Amino acid sequence: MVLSVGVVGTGNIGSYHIERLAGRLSGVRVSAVFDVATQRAEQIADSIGARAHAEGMDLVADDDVDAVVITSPGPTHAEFVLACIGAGKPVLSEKPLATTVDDCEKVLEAEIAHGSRLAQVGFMRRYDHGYGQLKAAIDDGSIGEPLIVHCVHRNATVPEAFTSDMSQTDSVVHEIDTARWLLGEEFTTATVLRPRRSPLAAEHLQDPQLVLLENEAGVIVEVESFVNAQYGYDVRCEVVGSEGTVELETPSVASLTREGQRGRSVPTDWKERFDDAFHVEFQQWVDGLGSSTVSGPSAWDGYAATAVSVTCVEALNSGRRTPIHLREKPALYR
Ligand code: ISE
Repeated sequence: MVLSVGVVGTGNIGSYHIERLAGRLSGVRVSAVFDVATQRAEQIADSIGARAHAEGMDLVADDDVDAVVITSPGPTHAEFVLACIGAGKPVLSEKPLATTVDDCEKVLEAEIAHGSRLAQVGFMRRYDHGYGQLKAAIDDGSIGEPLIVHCVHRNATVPEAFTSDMSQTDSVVHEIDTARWLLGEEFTTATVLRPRRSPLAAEHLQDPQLVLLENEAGVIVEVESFVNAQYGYDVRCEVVGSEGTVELETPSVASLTREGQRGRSVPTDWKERFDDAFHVEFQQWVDGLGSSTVSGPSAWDGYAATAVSVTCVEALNSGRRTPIHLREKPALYR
């Protein structure tokens, strides 16, 4: 059976996912698209033989749409995810699941009322080979008890519209999810420090930022977020344990030696760095739906990531160590 997918949002990440779903994965086709930029949506629809809808909700209701991928701007995610759950259709939403904790809770309630999982959140790093190896080393006890996690999240540059809060909700949110997943514990407090600002950052932007998160087991996760690092996209992670450490290596690229220098290239952006991870993420999602199974990052993971990143924004603004409050985990997600 070929899964017919509708994609909400045909911008930067939307067109990237459409290209993959329509041409590079097996067992799936893109049957419908929607974007508020209607011309762009129509062009993309024409190029792949899909239908362009004038309204996002019409796409969700379309009989030729078995499942939905949401890549529209973050503030619109919740209403589309809720509509998909209402229609009983599986939905893969790019992060965030919703931009507010209240909206994330509405999604949890809707899914609980439905009685089974339909929503998956696009935390693609969980599908990266290197992160998978980190998790295996933690789970099999190779490094003993995890104690500290050091993370680096650097972007070459960001658009002018990128705000200080987005450093947490758009970038650090990935470390929040991966660290929750790697360690299998929830976070309890957040502190965000403001180092000296880069002169190359926009005036309104606090960049870099340094985050300290503590989890239920007392592990401290430290994240440097620096979104104007200039030289490329650089994501690092080292987990320090009681018996050893495990860290991500630079993704395998050839090293070039010439004119007295030896060097390796750095990825330019997250698409280049995580292309393989996106591929695995989507193929597993499609394959799972063949047996009506949704097993990737859940609505609970989306809720927790939003709750932690919103608390990080509070901590950035107050300068204080701030408690993180999560509701009790519902049985559906245990
Ligand atoms: C972007 O929105 C992403 O999701 C990327 O994965 C992240 O690394 C980047 O910092 C964000 O701006």
